Amino acid sequence: MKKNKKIVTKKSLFQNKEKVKITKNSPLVGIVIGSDSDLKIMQNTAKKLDELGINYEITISSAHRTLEKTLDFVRSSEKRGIELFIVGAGMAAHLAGIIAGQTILPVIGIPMSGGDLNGIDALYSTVQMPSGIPVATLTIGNVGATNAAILATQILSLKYPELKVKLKNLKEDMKKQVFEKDIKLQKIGYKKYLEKI
Ligand code: C2R
Repeated sequence: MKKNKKIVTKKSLFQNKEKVKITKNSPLVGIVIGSDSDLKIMQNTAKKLDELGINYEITISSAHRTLEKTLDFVRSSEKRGIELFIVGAGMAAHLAGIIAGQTILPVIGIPMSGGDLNGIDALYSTVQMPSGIPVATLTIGNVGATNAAILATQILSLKYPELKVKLKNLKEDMKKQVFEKDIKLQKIGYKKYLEKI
């Protein structure tokens, strides 16, 4: 089948790596998790930020269990150069909201799926913020954790335009994957395709 020349190859995702450098070496993103039990999901945020070349710090801190630590962390973060928070918490997840109440930096919240209600509890407690204290709440679990890194990069790209190249490459790469999957599906049919998944 004829190849679409406009589609970028997988290699191209990082082809501009040398050109795309954020000059700032201190962490730009503060990832806060309510417990170490959130780490398995929240590693997706860290991995995607690594891929996009954004410095971050990860801290375990709980509004419920270690309120003072959380407040100290948030209040000192701007001095450390943090420009955005990504917060992962499960169950009665008040962490993102408490952080949002203490900072003017953007806060992205990810509901963790670990509890008996599979994250619905955390979704409601993170998304239902009162007027004036927004938390940009994403999908429950792994997808939310990955999307948080992408959304954070999109927000930061307004200040660091060099990040736009990476975001564009990420989108091109996704587009290419869909084309490739469809070519394969047309070639081998759905039954064989399913066997290979
Ligand atoms: P443990 O596994 O430590 O018992 O925690 C955590 O984010 C975790 O998903 C269970 C769940 O409790 C959450 N947690 C919060 C907060 N602190 C911990 N939602 C908070 O302050 O909102």
